[in-house]
Amino acid sequence: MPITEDNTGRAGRAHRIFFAIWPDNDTQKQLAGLTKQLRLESLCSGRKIKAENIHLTLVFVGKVYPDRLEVLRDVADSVKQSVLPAFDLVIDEVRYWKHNHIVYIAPGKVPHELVNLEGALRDAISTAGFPLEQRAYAPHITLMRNAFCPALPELAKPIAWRVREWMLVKSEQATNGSVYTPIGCWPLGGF
Ligand code: 2AM
Repeated sequence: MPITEDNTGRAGRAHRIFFAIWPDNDTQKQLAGLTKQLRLESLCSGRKIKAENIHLTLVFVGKVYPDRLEVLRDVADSVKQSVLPAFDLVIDEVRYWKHNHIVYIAPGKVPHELVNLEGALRDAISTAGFPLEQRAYAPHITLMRNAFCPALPELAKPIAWRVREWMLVKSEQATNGSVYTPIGCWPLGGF
């Protein structure tokens, strides 16, 4: 039976937790530049994501109490790095979800390595008793929130990102937006 992380009687405060990949400095600059361009060219209005907060979520775990974080780290350790190589993620499609007012960029072609990483993680987390949403995985990088976007640009050049590691991240709400803190990091193999 899945463990419900919302149970009372647990020590400490539950945090919003997710696994993600975070862009290297160069990729981060390109993504932040693209967000700026969307605003400057008046293509979209909305709240842009701070450069340091730009990421791609692998698995959203949700509320986790401190005593279960160690379990989550063990789960991550158990995911076989040898079969999860570093890979190139080519992100080239700027899109807009009207239903939640998010502007995002996504890979037109999702690399099988990303699918395998997400699948391996999801299976291991689920087996450890963490309840996960059953929604189909839609890899995307949120660039703007509360957005209105009458037109979207075609990218002159895709953004190529060499993905070398994945992370466990804690999300907190501050007055000026989300604060993401990495609390674990695992390398991908083969580079
Ligand atoms: P978003 O950018 O599309 O909102 C931290 O909140 C990260 O987890 C974000 O990348 C966010 O995606 C994602 N996220 C938040 N809530 C989620 C949920 N219920 N299911 C899946 N991903 C979620």
